[in-house]
Amino acid sequence: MKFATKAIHAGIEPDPTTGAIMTPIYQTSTYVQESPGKHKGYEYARTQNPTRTVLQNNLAALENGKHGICYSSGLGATDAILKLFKPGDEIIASNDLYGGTYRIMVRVFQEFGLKFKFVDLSNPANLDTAITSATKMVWIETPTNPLLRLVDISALAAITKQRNIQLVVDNTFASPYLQNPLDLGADMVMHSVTKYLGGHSDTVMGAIILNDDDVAQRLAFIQNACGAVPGPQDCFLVLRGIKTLHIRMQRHCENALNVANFLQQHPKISQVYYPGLESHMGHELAKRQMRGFGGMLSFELKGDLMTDAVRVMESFEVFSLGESLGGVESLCTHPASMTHASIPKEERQRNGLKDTLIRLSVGIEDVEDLIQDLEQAIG
Ligand code: P1T
Repeated sequence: MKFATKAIHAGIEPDPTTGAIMTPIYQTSTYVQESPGKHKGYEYARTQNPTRTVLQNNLAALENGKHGICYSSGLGATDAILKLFKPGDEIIASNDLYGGTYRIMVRVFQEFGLKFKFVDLSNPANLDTAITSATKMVWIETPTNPLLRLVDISALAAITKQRNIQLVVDNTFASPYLQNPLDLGADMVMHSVTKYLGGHSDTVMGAIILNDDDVAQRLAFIQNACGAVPGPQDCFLVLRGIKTLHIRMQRHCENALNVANFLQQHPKISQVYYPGLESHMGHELAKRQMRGFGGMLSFELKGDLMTDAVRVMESFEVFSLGESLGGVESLCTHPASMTHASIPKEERQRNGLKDTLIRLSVGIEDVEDLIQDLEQAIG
């Protein structure tokens, strides 16, 4: 099956009781058993829920993976992956990544004895130098949040496979429509389902997709034992959102390229970070690794003044200022004070994230209105 057909049909059967074409919301906490242990495969809704099962199978199909496991948020999924490791194990992560991912690594799991190194993995040679005998996992985003750097999944997989290290790709920015990391050699894909997969800014959820049966079993155990599960209503909303993922992503990509081109030629803009621009450092890699360049971009104003950046963010009429991304509506974010505030300022600046950076999640509105909004806000 090709992508759009999978988005609409994979793992989804008409309801056996009524024939309902839409997966029912099984709003139940428990399931009646005939006698102790004799049941239809469902016992308690933290462990299993039919709406969730359908979504998990659909997500696995979209990422060309064998197992899909959902959690109550993207960070819930990250938490589950980090629980696979033991004190003393070392994790190498890209130095440009979602602030909440940095925070759970440094403020939670480092306290339990896991070790973290943050490295610029847009150059694969840096991984070779960073790896030690304690390294058990490499964690990347590509494109990264918020600087849209590209990381070469196949090149890193070639290194990690030789040394029995797990390669995890947070595929939130690309979505499975634009990139399938498992096909490129990654061991696990993680998603903040909250974003493009849900697509309508109405749900918080996370997911992991992988092929390895043993690791999948451990992650399902953590899902049940630790309990960060999504509710059936949210699973329904995401299943519904996914049915239009391909159409939405096409428009996100088209609009973002238009916005990036507009910003790049604007006399008041100094830098535009968008993998679809030929001037972007990762453009060639993006062409090889992705099937489109996505809906996220960031930019900086000439003069680099905080007051100018704030004025632009306050002046938007169509873009809304807020955290998150990947919804149908356009959003503008100030990473330094919002999504990446939990990364210490010195560390942010060392990695190239300026206080004046503005991030856009380009929605699927009419692009003329988006450009007009940018025009009036930038002035
Ligand atoms: O918000 P949650 O569903 O828990 O997902 C966390 C997460 C993980 N990975 C990436 C790449 C993300 O962007 C996020 C969440 N990010 C935002 C809220 C944001 O505005 O960047």
